[in-house]
Parts: sequence; C-alpha cells; structure tokens
Amino acid sequence: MPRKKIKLERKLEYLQILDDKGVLDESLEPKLDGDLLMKMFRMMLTTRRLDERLLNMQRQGRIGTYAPIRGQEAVQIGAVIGLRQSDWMVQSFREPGCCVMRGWPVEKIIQFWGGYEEGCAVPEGVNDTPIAVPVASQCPHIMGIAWGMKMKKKDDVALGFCGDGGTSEGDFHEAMTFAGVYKVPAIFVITNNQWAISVPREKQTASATLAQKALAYGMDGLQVDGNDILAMYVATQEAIEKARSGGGPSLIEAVTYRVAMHTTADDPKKYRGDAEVKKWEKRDPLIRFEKYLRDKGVLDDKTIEELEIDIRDFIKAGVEAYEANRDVDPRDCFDYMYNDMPDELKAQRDEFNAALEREGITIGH
Ligand SMILES: Cc1ncc(C[n+]2csc(CCOP(=O)(O)OP(=O)(O)O)c2C)c(N)n1
Ligand SMILES: [Mg+2]
Repeated sequence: MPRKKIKLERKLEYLQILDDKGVLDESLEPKLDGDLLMKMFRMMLTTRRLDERLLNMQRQGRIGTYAPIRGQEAVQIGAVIGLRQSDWMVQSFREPGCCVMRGWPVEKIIQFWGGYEEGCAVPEGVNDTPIAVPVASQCPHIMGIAWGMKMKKKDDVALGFCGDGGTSEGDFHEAMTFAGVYKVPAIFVITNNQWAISVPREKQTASATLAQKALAYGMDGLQVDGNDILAMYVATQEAIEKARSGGGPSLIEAVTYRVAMHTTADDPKKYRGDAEVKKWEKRDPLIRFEKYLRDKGVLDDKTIEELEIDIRDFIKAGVEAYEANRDVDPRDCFDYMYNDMPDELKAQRDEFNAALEREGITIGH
C-alpha cells in the first residue's frame, strides 16, 4: 500500500496591501478611481460615527441593547461596496456599515436595536436579509440564496457574514458542504474578530486559520487583513467575479478585532487585558486608509471636516426620525406570532394586562 503526500488542489493565500503602519505594497495596489476611494472612506467614517452614536444612545437608555463594531469597518465596507444592488447581502447582527452601504435608512437600524419589529423589515428594493442574531444561521441562507441564483440562471451572487465563533456551528459546516457540492455563487465572509463573546480564537478551533476550512469543502480560502480596506475590496471583488462567472463559492477570513464589548450587556475587562486592545487600536482601519488617501492627495483636513459635518447631519436625521415615530404599543408583541393565539400566550397577555391595570400604568396608542 502506498503512503504518499496528497496534493491539495485548492489555493490558500493571505492578502494585505496596506500594512499596519499604512505602508503600501505597490505591486498589489488596485487601480481604483478617486471617487471610489473617497466613497470607501466616507462609508467607513459613517459606520464609525454611527457605531459611536448607537453606543451612546444605549448608554442613555434610548435603545435597548447594541452590538458595537468598532474596528470592523473595513471588513464591512470593503466586502459590500463592490456588490450590485441585485446581489444579496446576508447579515448577522454586527454589520450596520453594510446596511447603510446597501441603502437601509439609519432609522431602521436604530429601530432594530430599540426593539421595534419594524427594524426587522428589509427596505423595499434592497436584496438583503434582516439582522439575524442566531449564530451561523447566515451560512445556510447565503448558500440557499446563491443556489437559487444558480437555478434561476442569474449572474447575481450572495455574500454574507459569519463570525469566528460561527465557524464552530453545524450550520456553517452544512452550508459549506452544500455550497461546494452545488458550486453556488456564494461568498462567505468570516469576520474573525478574535472573540466569540468571552471565547478567544485559539479556544474556538485548533485550526491554524479559518480560511483553510474552505479547502475541505472544495473551495478556495483566502485570509485577508480585515483592517486593510484595499485588501478586503480586492479579495471580495475576485470572489464576486469568480462566483458570477460560474466559478463557485469562496471563503474569505477577514482578520480583525472586536475593539469594544461583545454587546452593551457585556464587560470584556472580565476576560481580556487592555494591552491586547491597545495593540489592535493601533491597527485601526480608518487611520491606515486615511494616511493612504492623504499620501495620494485625495484627502485633506478640509475634506474631512466637511465629511464629518455631512455624516453628523445624516445620522442626526436618522435618530430624529426614529425618536419621532415611537407611538407603539408593547402589547402588540402578543399579536403577530400566531394566527390563533395559543392558550399559554393568551394567559401571558392577560397577566400582563392585569399587571398594568393593577399598577395603574397606561401605555401604547
Ligand atoms: C445559535 C446561537 N447560539 C448562541 C448564541 C449566543 N451568542 C450570540 S453572539 C455569540 C458569539 C458569536 O461569536 P462570533 O461568531 O465570533 O461573532 P461575533 O459576536 O464576534 O461577531 C453567541 C454565542 C446565539 N445568538 N445563537
Ligand atoms: Mg467573533
């Protein structure tokens, strides 16, 4: 019986174009026009400011909870900026940048985190799935939508997100198996932000990279510096082109860091040290890209100042729209799950109503 090395046919690469200090690898630099570069920066800055705003709103008691994304702006904008509107984007719960990029009104994003079900309704004309908290549930959806595209003989693709923690779920495995076998036009972006709540990356899996998991399912895997928007853009564009032209699915592991807490209900100081956070703060995706644009002469102080004002007004309008439209009745939550309300739910509703009456509380419209 022979014993020999099995040749792996698939490639596994790492891509970084702008390094941690903003030094450019000119041989890998994509030739992008100034408008696209500025759009990338504007969208990343919008995502940063929106994230800060949502975190503040939660601390002020104006929304219920929030999952911050600081540090992950390049993953989000780099991955979706090159999608067509007819392509699909499948999100988890940490992609507000993708939502804004895809045309979700800011008001809607705030509604979701404010606990209003209106925030789950995808805006008209936007081919995205709603925010979904169940970990890795995105993967079968990415696969299924992409399979649908293939069956309909469309050249649209499905691109979606899953976390490092999500790759340990059965949903991830099942979706990857099907995607590989059926060669669907799917792009799985794995946001490796090093943590799944309090579980660090090294305890998540013994796999040296998450990208290499792709090989076992018969697809290419690419590990990308997720804090380098140029690399994220190039990697996803390649995967999108491949998917559109019938080349099948890809997995992109975006290496980044969750600089803030898991959600506003979490205190990361309980399980990780400051030094690690500080190290990653220095790799901030915005600082790096800003330096690149300044060196290129397409960005200066005045442009940034104007951008900040525009973005502030844009977010403010969304917050105002959200706060002007809160005439809802929390008792509605009993009404929409079932056509015929089951007895246990009726009992809960009655108990709630009785408690309101007892306490003399008036709510709703
Ligand atoms: C199926 C399922 N199990 C557990 C949870 C609770 N939960 C929410 S987020 C999370 C960690 C997810 O980590 P990762 O996939 O790395 O994504 P990240 O939060 O870092 O964006 C867990 C366990 C959930 N939402 N869904
Ligand atoms: Mg994670």
